[in-house]
Amino acid sequence: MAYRFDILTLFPGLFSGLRQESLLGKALDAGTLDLQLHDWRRFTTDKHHTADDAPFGGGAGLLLKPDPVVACLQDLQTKQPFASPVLLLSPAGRLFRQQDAHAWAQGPGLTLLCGRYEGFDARVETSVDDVISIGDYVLNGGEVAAMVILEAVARLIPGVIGNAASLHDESHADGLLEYPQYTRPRTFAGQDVPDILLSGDHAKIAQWRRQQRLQRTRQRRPDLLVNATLSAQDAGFLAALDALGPPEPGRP
Ligand code: 6GU
Repeated sequence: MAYRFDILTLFPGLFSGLRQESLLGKALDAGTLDLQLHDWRRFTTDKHHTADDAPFGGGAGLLLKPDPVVACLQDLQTKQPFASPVLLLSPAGRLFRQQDAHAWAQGPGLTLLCGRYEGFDARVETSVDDVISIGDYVLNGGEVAAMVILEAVARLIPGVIGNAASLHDESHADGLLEYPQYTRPRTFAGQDVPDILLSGDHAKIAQWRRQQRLQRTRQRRPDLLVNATLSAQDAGFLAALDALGPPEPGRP
């Protein structure tokens, strides 16, 4: 059975490029993934097909009316072969993380509600399982956020990425950023590939890569170190860095 994404959106055309993109497009063609778009404007009942309205209590902008989107969701749920988690996409949601992508990839699919304007009437929230944000910035709508979640989950579905091994030691899978990687040429823009990578000493290379991950995470994402699983050796390496002073700002 294909892993199924159901996306509720007033702008289904925004997703047409995804169908052509190489890995996702191939997985859709192969039947590994299924992507169904649902424009809930079909479920508006007035002659102008109104999807939005002014907020009670006043304020700028328009809100998405609850009745057509919930009617669309309920219609979809009677037709889905399996119940899938329903996520409302909003900058006011909890933060999306790699661990969520792994959890959702275990299920039969995902149902994503894309907001526009100033958001949904709050009563839509009783019809969803979670309210999700992709980061601390504001987008005009949930469609790009839905694409982010779709891509992060889809690449974890067996058969979507050709090389399952490349999923193993990547950034965020275990709470540390990825180590730097190099290919030819050996000198580029005055920068040499580190000698250790040419040494053939695989134990030394593994140790160097671990240290690079720790150093990079400390420099760029110190918040991640709080929850990372660290060995006594890792802790010792970080303590030695701390003894040299705080990370230099302004350097990547
Ligand atoms: Cl899920 N939606 C919107 N509109 N803005 C966002 C977001 C979602 N996540 C971060 N910013």
